[in-house]
Amino acid sequence: MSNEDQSANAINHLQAAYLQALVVGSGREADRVVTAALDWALPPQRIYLDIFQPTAYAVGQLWQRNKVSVAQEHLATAIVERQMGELHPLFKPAHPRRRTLVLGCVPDEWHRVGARMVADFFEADGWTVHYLGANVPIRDLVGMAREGAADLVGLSAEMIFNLPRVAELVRAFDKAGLGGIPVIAGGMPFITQPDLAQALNLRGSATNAEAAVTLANQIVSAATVLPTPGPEALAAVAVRTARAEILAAAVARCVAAGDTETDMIAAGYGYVLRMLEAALVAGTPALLDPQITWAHDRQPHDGVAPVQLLARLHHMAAALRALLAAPQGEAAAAYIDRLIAGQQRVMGLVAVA
Ligand code: B12
Repeated sequence: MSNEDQSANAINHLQAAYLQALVVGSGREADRVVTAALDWALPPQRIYLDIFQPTAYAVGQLWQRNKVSVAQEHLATAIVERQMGELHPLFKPAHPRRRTLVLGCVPDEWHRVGARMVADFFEADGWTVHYLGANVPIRDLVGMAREGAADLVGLSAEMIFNLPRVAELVRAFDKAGLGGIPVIAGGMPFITQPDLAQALNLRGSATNAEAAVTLANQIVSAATVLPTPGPEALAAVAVRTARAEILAAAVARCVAAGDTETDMIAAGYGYVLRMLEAALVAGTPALLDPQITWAHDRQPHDGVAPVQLLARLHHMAAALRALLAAPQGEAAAAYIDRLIAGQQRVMGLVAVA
């Protein structure tokens, strides 16, 4: 067996053991896996990217399919974060770079593990890092970038519905006269849609912590022309401005059709409208595609049958067309039509044009 095969085998074995430890919630067992990885001379960077990150994704998949509870996921994440703290001293800088990164999650973004990994990789590369964690208010991120004389700002957005906050932050930096500081971002939407960075006026995005450091070192001194926003931006503003009215009108349509669970419907619509705004801001309808399988897996466990979901999407498209001016309403409703077609597909129905 080649060295590469041996190494791949060992990593597979460690990943499986780590997932098992997290699912049963055993911090001690998880420690044994990390110790084995270190004994095997796996660098801490590889432990992060080849063990922690894929295992966190696997835990997410298990939760999505209702195979682990919210409590099990919280416990698993707490173990990962504790172990990252313990491995942090191993991320020693090889050489100082005299460069400063201000890094945090956008408002209402609670997934902070990825950003924290990015922080540790930058420290190992010699950067001074101000890692601000989850849910950082826009004003404070801008303030820290100014006070910390940031050479680069990093934003983390895991939930698609938080992408408008990324665009808002870029605008806030411009407004504060800090438009010269390059802003990069990462998180799940940037993994599935690499073109997002351009649509959101960012200087770049990266799919993991290692790629983030490479990208940052490439762009800190390079001059880049910012692209102009796409045509769907107006529809995004219209959806944001009229969010409450759209939500109420769509709920009213559901009730008129005999649906009774108004609180549940309103909560679902709140989520859909934020996702819609995000996809419109980015001008990328494909951003919504993963929501179709996600909702198909998850919603039955939240008491929403596929046929109800389909009907609710139809009511939302109708409310958008009725409430918003023609070009914006049509643009926004077309994105919902895409969700409707996807929902029909996963239900095994023939998509109606
Ligand atoms: C743990 C977890 C949580 C925890 C987070 C706690 C914490 N301390 O971070 C809590 C409980 C808060 C949570 C909440 C929710 N979650 Co959650 N969560 C997860 C889970 C299982 C793991 C996240 C994680 O740690 N990933 C590991 C890190 C290392 O990976 P990463 O974030 O991708 O980071 C890497 C790259 O993206 C990149 N990167 C990241 N940031 C940056 C920044 C820059 C600048 C750069 C360049 C690169 C970069 O580099 C990182 C390191 O290599 C994911 C599963 C998943 N697929 O990620 C679900 C997941 C993201 N959550 C999900 C959902 C639905 C939610 C909730 C809506 C649930 C609910 N109903 O309340 C809320 C939303 C909260 C919010 N508003 O933010 C879904 C999203 C589905 C979708 N279609 O969008 C997922 C995918 C689970 C699933 N499979 O269904 N969650």
